[in-house]
Amino acid sequence: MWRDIKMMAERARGRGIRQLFGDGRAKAFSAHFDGMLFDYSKTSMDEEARAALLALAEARGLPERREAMFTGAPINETEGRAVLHTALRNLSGAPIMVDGADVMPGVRDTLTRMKSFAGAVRSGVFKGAGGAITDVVNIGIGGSHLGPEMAVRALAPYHDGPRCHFVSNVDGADIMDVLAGLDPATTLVLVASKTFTTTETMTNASTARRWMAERVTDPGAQFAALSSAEDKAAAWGIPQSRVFGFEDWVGGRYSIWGPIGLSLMIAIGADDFTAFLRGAEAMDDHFRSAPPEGNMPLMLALTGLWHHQACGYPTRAVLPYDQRLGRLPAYLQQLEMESNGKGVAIDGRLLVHGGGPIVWGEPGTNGQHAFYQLIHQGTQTVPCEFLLAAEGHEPELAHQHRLLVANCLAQSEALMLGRSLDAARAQMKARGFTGAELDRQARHRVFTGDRPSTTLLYDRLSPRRLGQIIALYEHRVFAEGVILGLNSFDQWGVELGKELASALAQVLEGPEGGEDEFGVGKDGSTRQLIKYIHSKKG
Ligand code: G6Q
Repeated sequence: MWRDIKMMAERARGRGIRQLFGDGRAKAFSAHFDGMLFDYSKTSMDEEARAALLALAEARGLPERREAMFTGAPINETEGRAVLHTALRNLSGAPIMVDGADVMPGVRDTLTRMKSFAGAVRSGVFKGAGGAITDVVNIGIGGSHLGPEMAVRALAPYHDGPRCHFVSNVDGADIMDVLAGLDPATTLVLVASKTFTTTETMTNASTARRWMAERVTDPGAQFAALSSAEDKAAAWGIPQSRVFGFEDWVGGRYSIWGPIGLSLMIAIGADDFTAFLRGAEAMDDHFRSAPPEGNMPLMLALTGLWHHQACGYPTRAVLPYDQRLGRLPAYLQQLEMESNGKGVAIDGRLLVHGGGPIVWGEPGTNGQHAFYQLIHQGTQTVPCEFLLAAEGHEPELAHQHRLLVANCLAQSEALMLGRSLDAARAQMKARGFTGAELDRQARHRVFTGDRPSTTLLYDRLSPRRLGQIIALYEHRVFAEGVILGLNSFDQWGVELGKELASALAQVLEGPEGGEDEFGVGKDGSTRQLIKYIHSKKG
């Protein structure tokens, strides 16, 4: 099947995208869900290719695997776990069984506790030493950071709670810059760590506690833990009443929907947080039950496979024309590359068709003034995934939003249409160029066109929409992973560096012997780097 699909991509290369537009292509190559539109017509995928990709998804067992995920089967096989972030947004009341037990009572209980705590923080019932909480600092990294940071920023117009700040990097500059403007007496610190062992997070949490202890007699009272490791949180000094836990079937990068989302709930309130969950739940239902051709996550996945596996484009750009989605590319980098950046299939063999692509991006219009040059005229094709809100949250600046929208639509149009040499020559001629110089100048102004893009269009970025968008991408990643035959839910690739870092941290403390002992046993390059760092100390 893959061979046929790759041959179709080869034929499509010679044919281009513009030529495909005839009667009803835009409509036929679009998926709709709850007022959201995913337009993938500006790609080289035709009817035949789509049918083949849909058949591939079926043949790779996507429907069965999807059902297995939603019903709590241990599909994270390398870790022997179920994959049930969807349970955190299952507001339907339906049970979900794992090992014969319904997990939903536990999920509901935690959600209720989160609402009660967030409510108390927001209303001022929960106080710091100096009175009502004015600022919340979420300390976490990776999956315990990127989701809440992205979502809190995305939903800024809905904030009516304390200000939220995020610290993740072990680089002390991160926490120092965040704490600099805060009053310890009115700050709440959320230590967000599923394992409660992550070096960066625990180091920053200790730094925050010392900072608070300088002004507050009982700093521990202004800490809460978002963690599965209640015992470790208790040993660190955070009582059970302020520990919000979740099960091992929620992967870090899929954890925004539960306790890791507490900063978001404190910022926007329980009602809007529930709307966020409802949006994701609606997307879950759609993914589970919509017919394949109209199934938005599936079509997003097939477009991704078409571009990366079939056409061979190495990267894809995520380009939100929505400033508040400024951290979405970073969030998706983790979601997509940690989930599908693999070389081994579930059965332990090498992946025949490779893993997922490199994902990168920036919000528009900023990117236009930076890297779009390469997207339009570079020698590599970069499929672009535009996201665009039809309406902004600033009615008084509607004219700015019109400019934003016009720019987004213009980019996908320009990518597809390009500009021919003849058109470029005519333009240069009109500017007075002649002869060889006319030719030379014109060549620099040619756009090949036929560069693929998709557009995800929605009304405005509300909590419900954001929930839908994140769930859409989660399911896209899952569908691509299943079709490629890999496990999207482990991340062994992050382990080796962590192990070596803890050994190196000791080496950096200083050698036992003389200069020759720097980094003994390490390779020449690493020893040289260590020696340099030592020479600059103090
Ligand atoms: C995500 C990964 C990883 C994880 C961080 C933080 O899927 O597992 O990014 O979220 O390493 O881990 P803790 O939450 O345990 O501190």
